[in-house]
Amino acid sequence: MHSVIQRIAAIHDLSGFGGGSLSAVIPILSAMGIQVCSLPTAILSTHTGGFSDFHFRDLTEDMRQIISHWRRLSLSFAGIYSGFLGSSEQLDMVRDFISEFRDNGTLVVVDPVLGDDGKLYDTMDSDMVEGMRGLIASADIITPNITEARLLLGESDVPGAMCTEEIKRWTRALSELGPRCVIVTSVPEDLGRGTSVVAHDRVTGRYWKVACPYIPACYPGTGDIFASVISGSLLQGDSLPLSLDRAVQFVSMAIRTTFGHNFPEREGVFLERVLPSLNAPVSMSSFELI
Ligand code: PXL
Repeated sequence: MHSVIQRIAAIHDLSGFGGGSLSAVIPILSAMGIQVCSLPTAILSTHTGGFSDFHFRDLTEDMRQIISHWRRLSLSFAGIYSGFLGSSEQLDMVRDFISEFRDNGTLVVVDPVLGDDGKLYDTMDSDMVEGMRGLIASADIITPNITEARLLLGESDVPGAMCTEEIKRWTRALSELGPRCVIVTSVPEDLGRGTSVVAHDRVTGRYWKVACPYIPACYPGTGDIFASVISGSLLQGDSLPLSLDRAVQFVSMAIRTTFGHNFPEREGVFLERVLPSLNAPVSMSSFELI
């Protein structure tokens, strides 16, 4: 029988402390009315940004068993959404999972979690970058930050400020690797005026931009929050530019709610304080065509 609620397979790690990953993906998508089926890639005591000697357990073998049980149950999904992977073997596993479990209408979102702020995350290496280049070919939508976009494209560095033509070229080059839509976050704006999110839809040929309000802080987990809202919003039937707007506004509100308190950035944002706003009507929109 067909489910009355939309179901998404969420392929992410579970980090116990510091927010992000499944600790963000599950509440956000649940609040948006979507049933989350977790396919955990790894278990960590904390995320890897700003903590040392964290506990890390790779769940590659468990994933095989979980997928095989889901196969026996003939599960189907309205969405498949992957993020942080625990080993390079998981790249092929996720690719196979997508080709087996997607049907005509399934939305496939790949967040190519590799690094931030110019650097690879602690558990990532060049094999992961190479493999991720292959995995994004299976996605409808990818959501790299500017560091991940650079790594996937093999560009040597990120210009201090990116002119419109340059970021359009990057999003176009990424979409040529396979995904229909490319959404790049943390794009540096001219004259240090903060960042923006830039998106390209290869099928319509359009480019979109949403400017992000500047706050001098960088909280781990905000990329997972952003991509979760994008996934939920698209599954709810919103357009790409409206989804961008909703995700930027939600992340900005989460950051602003946290920033005034002076807790260490590595502890992440106060997600629980802003979750209810996901159900508020959209009251403002600021996307631009570029
Ligand atoms: O937010 C991306 C992410 C997910 N999972 C783990 C991480 C990070 C970023 O640091 O460390 C474990």
